[in-house]
Amino acid sequence: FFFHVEDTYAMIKPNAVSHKDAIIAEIKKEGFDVVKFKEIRLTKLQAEEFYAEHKGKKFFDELVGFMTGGDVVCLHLRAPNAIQAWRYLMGPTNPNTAKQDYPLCLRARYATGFTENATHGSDSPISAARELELAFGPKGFAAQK
Ligand code: DGI
Repeated sequence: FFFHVEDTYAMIKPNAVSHKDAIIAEIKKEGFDVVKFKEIRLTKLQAEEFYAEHKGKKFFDELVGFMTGGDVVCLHLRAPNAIQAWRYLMGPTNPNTAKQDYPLCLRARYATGFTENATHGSDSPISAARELELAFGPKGFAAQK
């Protein structure tokens, strides 16, 4: 098997920021390189742009409200097969599924609701590139010192 080194974008959502030290320690223990990380507060505009693919869905306003209601931790992660590996460590989007079927994943342990499912991770190389740019690009929400 050969896995090429990949970059992905991860985020610790507001409901799990109080567990950021444990989560980041686990990320490192699992072999990810934390290239960059920064704790910030998203503006409404930034959250709406980040989740643009969900605009018009019934959970969109709740999602944007939640994501702007507290700090988030933005992370640029690097590892072999990072996109899939981080999605695997997070577990399923639906925290009930996570708790039932994958009790060791981050979402099973830190989710406090469906919207409040503790973490975010890019789902493809295209979304990873887009999200890393939105967060850490020159005009990104986590780029400033
Ligand atoms: O990539 P994911 O975060 O795993 O999932 P996604 O891109 O489909 O959805 C983005 C976020 O929106 C997800 O982490 C939680 C929220 N969400 C998605 N589907 C639902 C939802 N929230 C609620 N309340 N209900 C949903 O059906």
